Formats: sequence, C-alpha cells, structure tokens
Amino acid sequence: MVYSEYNMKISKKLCFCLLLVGVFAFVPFAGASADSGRYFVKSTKGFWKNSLSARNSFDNGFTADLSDFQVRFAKLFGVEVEPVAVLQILPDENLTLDKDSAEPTETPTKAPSPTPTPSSTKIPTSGIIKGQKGVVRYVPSDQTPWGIETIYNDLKIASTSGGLGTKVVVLDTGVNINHPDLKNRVAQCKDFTNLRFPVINNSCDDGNGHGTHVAGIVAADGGTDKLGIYGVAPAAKLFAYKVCGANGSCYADDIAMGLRTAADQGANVVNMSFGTDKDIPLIRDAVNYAVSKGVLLVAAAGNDGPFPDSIDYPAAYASVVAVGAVGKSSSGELTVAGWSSRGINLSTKLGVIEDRDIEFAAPGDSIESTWNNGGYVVLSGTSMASPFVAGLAAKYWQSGAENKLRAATTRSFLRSLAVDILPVVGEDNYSGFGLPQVPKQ
Ligand SMILES: [Ca+2]
Ligand SMILES: [Ca+2]
Ligand SMILES: [Ca+2]
Repeated sequence: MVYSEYNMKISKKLCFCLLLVGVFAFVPFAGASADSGRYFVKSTKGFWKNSLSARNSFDNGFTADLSDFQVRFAKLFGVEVEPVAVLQILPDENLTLDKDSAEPTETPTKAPSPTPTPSSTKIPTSGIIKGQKGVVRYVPSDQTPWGIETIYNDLKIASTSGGLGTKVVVLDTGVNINHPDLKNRVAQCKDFTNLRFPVINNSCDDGNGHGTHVAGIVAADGGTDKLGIYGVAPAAKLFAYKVCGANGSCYADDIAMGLRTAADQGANVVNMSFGTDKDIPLIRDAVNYAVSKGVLLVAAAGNDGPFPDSIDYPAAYASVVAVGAVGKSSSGELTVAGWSSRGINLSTKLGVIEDRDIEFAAPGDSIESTWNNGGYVVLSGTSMASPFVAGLAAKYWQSGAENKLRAATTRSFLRSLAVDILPVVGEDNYSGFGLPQVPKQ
C-alpha cells in the first residue's frame, strides 16, 4: 500500500517532468514573438527561472518575456504570473504654456496618462556650420537658453560651471554619446532594454532623442569647440543608462535594474523623466534600495495637470524629489504650466515632503537642448524640468557631509535655494517650495 502510493507519486512526478520537458521543447523562448509580453513570475525556484528564461531576478521573483502559452502553462502549475508595468517618458511636443489653466477650475477628475508622441519627427532648431574637413557641426539657437538663465538667475550668462566629480545617472531612452556637447561627459553607458541580454555595457544608443535632451539639460558642456549648448552642471560625470525603448516605453523591471545598478555603481544623483499613475512594487523597492545607498533621486512630476493630485510615480514617493514645470510668459513672468501635474502639499503637513507632494518647479516649457542627431531641439514637459534640478543637485552635491547624509543634505540645500512661485504665497500644490536658483554672487 505504502509502496504503491510512493510509486504513484514517483510516476506522477515523472509525468510532470516529462510533460514539462515535452512542452518546453516546442515552445520558443525568445521574447520577441507577436503574442509575448513581459511578466513578473512570483517564484524564486531555479527550475522556473531556467524554464522561462529569467531576465531580471529580484528577492520575490523574476521577470521574463513569455508567450501566452508559457503564461497559461505556468499558471496551470500554480505559479503566480502578472504583467510587468510599463512607464512612459514625459515630454509632449503639443504642450503649450497656458496661463489661464494654471489653477484648476474644473471638477477634479484624473486625466488619462499622456501618450507620448514620437519626438523624432522634430527637426533641429539649430543652425549648421561646416567645420574642418567638411564635418557638420550643429549649433544651438542659444548656448544658454532661458532655462539656464533662470536657474542661474543671470540673464547675461555665457557659460555654466560645476558638478566636478559628481556622478549623475540619466535613466532614459539612452544618450547620443557622440554628441559634441556630451561626449566628454559620458562616464558610463549601459543598455537595460535589450530583449536577449538584461544589460549590455558600452551600449546606450538613443533611438528616441528624449534621453539625449534630458542629458544635455543636466550636463552639456558646450563641446571642446565651445560652440555648443550648456547644461546646469557641465563638469558632472554622466551615466547614460538606457531603460526606455525608442518608442518611449519603459518596462518597470528594466527601470528597477537601472536604479539598483546606479546605486551599486556609486551614483550620486539619478534623474527619472518618466512616470505612471501607479505605485509599482518593483520600482518602489528599487527606489528604497537606491535611497538606502545614499543616492538622491529626482523625477518629473508628470504632465497631467492642472488636476489636483495628478502627480505621477516615481515622483510621488516622498523619498524622490518631484519637479513640476514652469514656463516664462511674454512679460517675463514665471508661471507653472497648466499641464504640469499637481501634488497634495496643501492637504499634507506643510514644510515636510510626503507622498504625492510636489517639491520644486523648474523650467520645462520650450526648452532647447541636445538631440540624438547631434543637433538641438525644443521640447516641453516636466521631463525637461526634472534634469534642471538633477543638474543643480550635481552642482551643489554636498561632498563634505558624511557619506550617507550627502543626498539628504544636498536636498535640504536645494530647498534653501528655492524662490517662491506665485500666485500662491509659500508652499503650494504645483511648485512645492518653488524654483531653486543659483545664489547671486
Ligand atoms: Ca516626492
Ligand atoms: Ca507635506
Ligand atoms: Ca508658491
């Protein structure tokens, strides 16, 4: 009796294994097939990791690109499988500064997430000059555009400075590391989006342009010929981590791996110009990990304004600096863009940044910066505002503080530099503590 039960178990196990082997032998593992998707598999068992070709492993499971058939199969054996969330980069070339919509007048409803339009249709706003040997060199329409003038509080600024030794990670669509204004800044270049390999070193090709634009705002150095554009911290070291594809979509697990790698590589500041309405555990855990390693995280608030509480994650986490966008009106007044996502500062404790509060506002309307074709374009979005603050954090990185306190000290210092944005006097839902500016010399 006992023997036969044992036998039954053996044969059941054998059947199970044979079935698995049989099934997997005929199932393609590549993630590129039409009916496949990225999934989080709640198992840490080697068997499932191997069978389903694990991509990124985490404490509580792993991700993999699975066919519908593989998903059904795993579920059949009681393994929990759920789709990995996808985030979007946050520019929108159709955004315009609308002063009248700066304060919400309509019934508070949540706007749908913006669908990013392919920015690659943009043509350079810059001129072209032919250098030596006929080499084409694009030049910007302004080497120190209005956003730089505003952050530096200097309308006559000719070039920028600062950020020496600070490591800034741009988690984005990649960076054109051959752009003349960026090539001397790039210290690391990694691709977390390749379907075959979880990470590829020395590869961060930007098929979109967004990442190159963001990187330029942080750290463009004018190029060795000094004919290019200037970012906020032109001496900073740039880590170009590609976590979003050319279409502007970013898998949460790739973002999480990029963040964790940034922390492990000793990054000081990370810029995240992407977002989603949801609090995603993969990203939340990675944010907590990076913060525990002393990294200062800065993120775009989102482009879903003017609706109250329209702030996106990861900016919405208390531990991440959320940045809204200001534009400059024709009369020279700084106004928060109607589309800039709003926080809930006025209904949480004032003076303390909590979940869903906006922290700062920075230039985000009509921002000229570097492009992936070696030239320059003008874009609008909180995507553009966030790197102004990340750049400022690099410029004022508090390297003198005790290691684990540097990020917090830098964050407080930025707050001390913030000037109020009106019409609401003091902290508000759309600009937080205001616009951090370089102090007058
Ligand atoms: Ca926050
Ligand atoms: Ca608060
Ligand atoms: Ca204010």
